[in-house]
Amino acid sequence: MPYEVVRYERDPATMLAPPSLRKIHPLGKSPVVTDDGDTVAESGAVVEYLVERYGNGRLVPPRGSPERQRYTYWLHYAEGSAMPPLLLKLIFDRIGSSPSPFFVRPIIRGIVGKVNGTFIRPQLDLHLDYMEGELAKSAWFAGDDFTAADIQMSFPVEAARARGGLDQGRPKLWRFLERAQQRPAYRAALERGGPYQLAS
Ligand SMILES: N[C@@H](CCC(=O)N[C@@H](CS)C(=O)NCC(=O)O)C(=O)O
Repeated sequence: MPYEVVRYERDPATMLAPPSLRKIHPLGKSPVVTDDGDTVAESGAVVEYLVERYGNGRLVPPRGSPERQRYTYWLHYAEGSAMPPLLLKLIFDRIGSSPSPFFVRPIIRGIVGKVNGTFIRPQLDLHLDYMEGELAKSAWFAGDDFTAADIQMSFPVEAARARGGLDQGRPKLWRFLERAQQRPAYRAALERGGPYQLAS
């Protein structure tokens, strides 16, 4: 489908989107799609909208199939379960490295280290091991065919590679990302949208 990309640059200090994005959607977060007068926010909802409206049955397993159930699960899991510990990692790493008066620095580092060690790292490992195990069952998350759930899952897996400790020690997950990003459609989108870098 033809489309236009509108870029909103983050404020480099706060890392938040500019207020102008709130004119498109009250939360002012990306991604947002505007199509035919409708504005759709929340990446999972955007994916479902595009698949339903323009997919013609592609990128989604047939209704009622076991693959469809898995598809729905991964579509929600990506933002609902995989992203929260990755976001916490980003925030706590930033807190740990941001400037602070020297006398409170050891306390801040101590708290960050404790939260990372007792909660964030174990949660990330739990999720990464789980995803690695699931990819041993089929070529893609919902089954042997690539679906829109893999598109949605590619973001947390990419974030896990950037900041969550995903390396080649989890070969199936590592290869999942490589395979997803080698697809001509991904390359075309990247060419269109331009290079990007995930915060780490
Ligand atoms: N759960 C939402 C997350 C949206 C979100 O937080 N987007 C980030 C970019 S990945 C954002 O817009 N951050 C800027 C801000 O919060 O101002 C989704 O899946 O769309």
